[in-house]
Amino acid sequence: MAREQRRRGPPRLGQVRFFGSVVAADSFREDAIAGLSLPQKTLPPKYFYDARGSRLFEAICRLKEYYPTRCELSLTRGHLGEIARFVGKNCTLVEYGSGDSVKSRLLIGALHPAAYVPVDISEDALRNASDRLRREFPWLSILAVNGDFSRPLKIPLLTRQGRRVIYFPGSTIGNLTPEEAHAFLRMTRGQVGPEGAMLVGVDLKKDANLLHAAYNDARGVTAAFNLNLLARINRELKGDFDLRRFRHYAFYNAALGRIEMHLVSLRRQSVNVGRYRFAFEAGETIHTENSCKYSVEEFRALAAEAGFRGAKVWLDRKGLFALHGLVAV
Ligand code: SAH
Ligand code: AVI
Repeated sequence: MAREQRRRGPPRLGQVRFFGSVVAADSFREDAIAGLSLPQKTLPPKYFYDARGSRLFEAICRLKEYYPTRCELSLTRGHLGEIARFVGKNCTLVEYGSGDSVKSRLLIGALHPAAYVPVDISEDALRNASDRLRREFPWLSILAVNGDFSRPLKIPLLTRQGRRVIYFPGSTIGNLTPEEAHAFLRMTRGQVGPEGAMLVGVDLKKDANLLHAAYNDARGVTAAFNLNLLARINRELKGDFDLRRFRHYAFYNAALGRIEMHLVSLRRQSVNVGRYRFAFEAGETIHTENSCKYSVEEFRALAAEAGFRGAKVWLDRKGLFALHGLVAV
């Protein structure tokens, strides 16, 4: 990545430059085999987002039961002036897990950043979003990074003058365990430096029925998103999962403050992934995702341990979702 930047020099205005791709098939194979070998079978949620998975996630965001996207969009629209004053003009705006960059469009319009650096593991989502943004904001320099933020990653432009601001919307931070979230925030604290800031979208703790509905939608889109992980293993890793023999299962684990998504084996069976064979008991699950929910205070405490002060927090009108404005301390 750094090599490409040196060779071509600084980005020109209105240009999209693409860096990547870093998500090797080997890491997917290694992580899948390692996760399926654990006593509680597990698959990392970052592998949901192949081209089909990204489209299914965008469909989830349009579901009536899935309130987080609507709430975060409406709170961002409602407080845009204040958010822009908090961030300031002319920053370098880095977004982790940028996906379709729909919320970022609002920020870009209000902040006029010097450059926008979307980072996403899904090449399709990243390319589509960058192309749309280039048409909408022809003056903007876009440096798109196809990468995995859970591993060391070189981000272009972080040495540039001016304020560095990291945007992490969508409560994607909830898909990390609190320990992973701490490590991630430590990394971003190092990246933004002493003058930097972060905007983090965080889903709040709430009534378990509302949470349950959001992850068990009536049309089965979330189930299709979850099962697509097995379809992806079949496609890319020579797996033979029979998708009719697994069912989506999501519940709120109140003790740990998180939604857990699993895939339940409907019978005793064995499944091959390449040259590996995995045995399933009837009812045994693969744990595919956590979606941790944080009160404002809980999240501020997590951020403080990583060197950030919770300077601002904006909520939607129903108080379901929070956008935290963090500053480096
Ligand atoms: N920011 C958007 C999308 C959130 S969905 C929104 O708020 O609606 C989560 C996004 O994070 C997806 O686009 C997914 O591809 C990306 N993602 C998940 N894990 C990732 C990882 N480890 N590294 C980089 N991107 C990741
Ligand atoms: C991307 N992430 C924040 C979503 C969430 O709510 O945890 C992923 C998702 N999983 C099921 N529905 C949505």
